[in-house]
Formats: sequence, C-alpha cells, structure tokens
Amino acid sequence: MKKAKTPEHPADLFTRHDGNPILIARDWPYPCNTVFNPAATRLRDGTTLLFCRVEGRNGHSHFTAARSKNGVDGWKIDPEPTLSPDPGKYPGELWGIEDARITWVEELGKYAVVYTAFSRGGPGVSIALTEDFRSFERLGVIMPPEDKDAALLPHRIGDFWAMIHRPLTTLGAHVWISYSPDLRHWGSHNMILPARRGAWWDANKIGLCTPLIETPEGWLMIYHGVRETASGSIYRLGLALFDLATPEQCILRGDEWIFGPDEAYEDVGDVGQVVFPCGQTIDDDGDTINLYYGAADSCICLARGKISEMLAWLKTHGRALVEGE
Ligand code: BMA
Repeated sequence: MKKAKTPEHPADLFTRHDGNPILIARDWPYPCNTVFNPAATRLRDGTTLLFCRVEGRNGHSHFTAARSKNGVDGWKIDPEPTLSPDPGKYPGELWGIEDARITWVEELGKYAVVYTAFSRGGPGVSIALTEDFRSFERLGVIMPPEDKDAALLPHRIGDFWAMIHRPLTTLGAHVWISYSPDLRHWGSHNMILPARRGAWWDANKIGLCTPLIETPEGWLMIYHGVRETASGSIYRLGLALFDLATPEQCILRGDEWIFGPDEAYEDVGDVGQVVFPCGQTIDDDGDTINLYYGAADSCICLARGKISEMLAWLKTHGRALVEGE
C-alpha cells in the first residue's frame, strides 16, 4: 500500500524511475526464476554494467552481466551465465553465489567483485578480480560463514585494504570493517555500525547495501535495516557517515529510513516488502547516484538521489552513535 507523503512527511531521498522494474526474468536470454540484487559499475567507455543475481529454478544463484549505454534501457544481457558457482574448485559455492558488490581498484587496474558464496557452512564472503567481466581471478572465501553484505574500499587506508562486511554473531547482525595487506588475509576486525534494538526500524539485523561512497565529508554508507514483523521482514535503507582516514569511526547515523518498499513490485514477489540495492553508479556531475536494487527478490529497479542531499540530511537528521540503543 502506498504511504502518504506530505510536506511534514517528505518523500524518500531516492526517486524511483518511472520505467521500473527495468529488468525482469522474462528479459533473460535463458530460463530462470528471478533476477535481482545487482552490483553496478560504469565502465571506462561510460557503459553501465549490472552484475545481476540470477536465481535458477533449482534455487541456486549465479551472476550474469547486463550492459546499457544509458543505464536505463537497451540492456545487452550475456547469453549465458557470466560467473557460475564452481563448487569443484571452491566448495564454499556449493549452493550458489549471491549479491555481488563491485569496486574499481585503481592500484590494481581491476574491478574487485565481492560476493556471497553459499554452502553447507552457511554464507561466506568471496572475492574475484576482473578487468573485463569476462574472465575472473577467484581468491575464494575470505571471510568464513556466517558473513555477507561485503564490499571493498577502492584504495588502501594507510597500508591496508579495507573490507566492509556483516558477520552474524549471537548478539546480532552488525556491520564490521577488516583490513588486509594482500586481499587474502584479513584482520584488525572492528564493529563499525551496530544494529539497534527494540522497536527501531533497523533493530537486530543490518547490512551494507552498496559500496561506500567517498565524499569530502566522509565515507557515505547506504545500509539496509531489517524489521521483523508478525507477517515477515521489511527491508529498508538508512544512511551513515564514516571518517575518511579512520573508516571504523562513525561520524553520523540517521535515525529514520530514507527509502523503503512502497510500490507493488517491491511489496509482492518471491520475498515481499524488500528493497535491496547492491550497486550504484555516479553521474559525471559527481552528485547523482543511480541506485540499482532488487525489489521483492524478483526484479531489478532503479532509483535516483543526490549525494549532496544525503549529506545535508545526515547533518540535520543524523547524530553520533549512542551506546546501548
Ligand atoms: C537477505 C539476502 C538478500 C535478500 C534478502 C531478502 O538476507 O539474502 O539476498 O534479497 O535477504 O530476502
């Protein structure tokens, strides 16, 4: 059901594209159940590439690249899966690979694709490097289960690579950062954003959405909060800002969600009441975010927002973390 929007209750910070959903399973060149939760990047020639999660009719997922000149339509979808699970070599991928996040790493001249590998042990974080989204160098599972919702920062912090991820502990599902000298061995683990508790919209379970956005004021994080209700979970989006030089330090966190399920394609599907972005591109103005998200675990949608508005909103609606909330 659509929620009322008035001047007192302004619209979300992201505006949906009129043509949503922009990609559905029926667009696919081969049979599948659903397409959702895509990673995104802009290639050097300006083409938008979505690395889409495709779920087959066996319940297992793989990734297929879709490319578009304008990031909205005219998608050219690879005729076959672009990256498939390879459980023979990588046992952590037994039940599929899910929810990629892409970071361009200038120092390597490669894209880092960080994704969830799902197997008997649970979901873990894996990483693969690529120059062209045709061949991939897989490094395997780098964060053991249960861990997901991970993305690499685009450059080292000091001497170390930094990864945002979401391990599950008995005390909840919170966002962490870890550091590595070589992308393979990770340490210096720190929780950077805890799920809140009680009635909060982001109580008990949160996770990173898209890779962090580097702004002059700090690393901007879009995260999802999961509200458990009697009729299921509601996945909504919130904002937080982290210090540029010490990203484990949260500067501001918004109290309210800034985007949530409202349209029929977000409310109804394999898993209703879900908006789940894994990728964004930023226009040449350096301000406009094209947010690509899975809706109801069933289709791919686009919404647009402005980095400047998100930072301004955080200054008025955000505050420092309060222990115990
Ligand atoms: C999360 C992830 C996402 C999914 C969401 C809603 O835990 O597994 O892939 O979109 O649940 O089902």
